[in-house]
Amino acid sequence: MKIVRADVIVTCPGRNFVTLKIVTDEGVHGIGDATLNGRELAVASYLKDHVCPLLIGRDPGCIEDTWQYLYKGAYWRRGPVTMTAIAAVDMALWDILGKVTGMPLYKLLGGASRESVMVYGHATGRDIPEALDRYAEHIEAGYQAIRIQCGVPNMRSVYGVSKGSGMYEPATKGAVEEQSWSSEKYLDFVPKLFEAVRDKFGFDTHLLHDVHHRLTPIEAARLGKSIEPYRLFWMEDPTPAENQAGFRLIREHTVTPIAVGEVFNSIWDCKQLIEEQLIDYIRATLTHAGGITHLRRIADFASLYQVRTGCHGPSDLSPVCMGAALHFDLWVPNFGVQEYMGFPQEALDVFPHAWRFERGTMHPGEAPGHGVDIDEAAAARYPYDPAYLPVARLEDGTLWNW
Ligand code: KDG
Ligand code: MG
Repeated sequence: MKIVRADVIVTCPGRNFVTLKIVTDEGVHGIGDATLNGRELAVASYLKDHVCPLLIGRDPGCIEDTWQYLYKGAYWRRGPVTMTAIAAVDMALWDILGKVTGMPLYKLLGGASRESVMVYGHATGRDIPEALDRYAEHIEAGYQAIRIQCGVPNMRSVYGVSKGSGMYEPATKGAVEEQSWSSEKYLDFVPKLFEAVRDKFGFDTHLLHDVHHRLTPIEAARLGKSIEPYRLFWMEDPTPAENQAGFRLIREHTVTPIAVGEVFNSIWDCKQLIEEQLIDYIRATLTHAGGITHLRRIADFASLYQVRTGCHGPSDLSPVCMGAALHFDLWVPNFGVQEYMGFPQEALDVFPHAWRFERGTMHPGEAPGHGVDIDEAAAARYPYDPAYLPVARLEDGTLWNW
């Protein structure tokens, strides 16, 4: 079998998504997610102009060799654009392999390790009462794991809190939004949020929180220590992770579990974090970390150190990534949890899918491959609409980590 076509489809059903579609001479096709929020067209061009021409004539079954060819063959290794492009090819090839063999992806990977996949949803509020209401709704819907984010008094904007009543979407059209940040106000306030959750709902649900890279290591250590009584499932991205050794400082002071890695694109981004057991959950995703072939490598390495997976799953990764991630999660032995924010209806219409949600758990379904397709006619109704992620500044104007 040979690859005869590779097309890039950019569509905006509620938000921008980039999809790679690979077609074989036997008429089988596979798709992969290539969405990099706010930098979508860079990956689209990398694929269209540099990768797609290389795929024509290749055997779609040579998944590992194609991965190595695109990784080593570019000479310029790693980086989010390169690794997202490679991921899309990889996901599409696994999809084709599933369709050709008539097997769902999780069976190709080695079969199910569990009956279903525990997912966590987002409870967000402008203040504590509103955040608790959203938390209650998630419990009602059957979630066993819930992430909570909340507005901080006297701070203009806070990561993770939606502006209106709609779904949380940080990317904005037009000018880049500038948010403000005060670590002092946040650190004084956020333990009160967790205390309110535990007081009201007890300890039966897994409680998660995203710090979104906002603290320094010693501030993160202070936070982790102060919230130990509330027994979080994880404290996510407490500090930027370029300096992996910086996490030692946090670890020395707290037993609050740490999750890191949604911006990682390679095993090298987390090698020290994993080897030195500085984290508990690795959040790298299929779409940004080189696809199934590479994330499997990261997960296997992490398993040696009892680090579990907690794949990034925001609505800015497409339903294609969600479908493939659920197969991965069903298989991966060291699974922790999967993020699931949901999608706008237009996105679900553009991407018909076999996965299903049931009371806080998900299943990828039994369709061959990853079970997600693209309706190209529907996709064409939603042209690309540029949007940017915000930036954050400290209250004195210093540019900070968003
Ligand atoms: O594009 C950026 C988002 O994916 C990110 O802000 C979401 O931090 C995030 C999360 O944990 O889902
Ligand atoms: Mg996050």
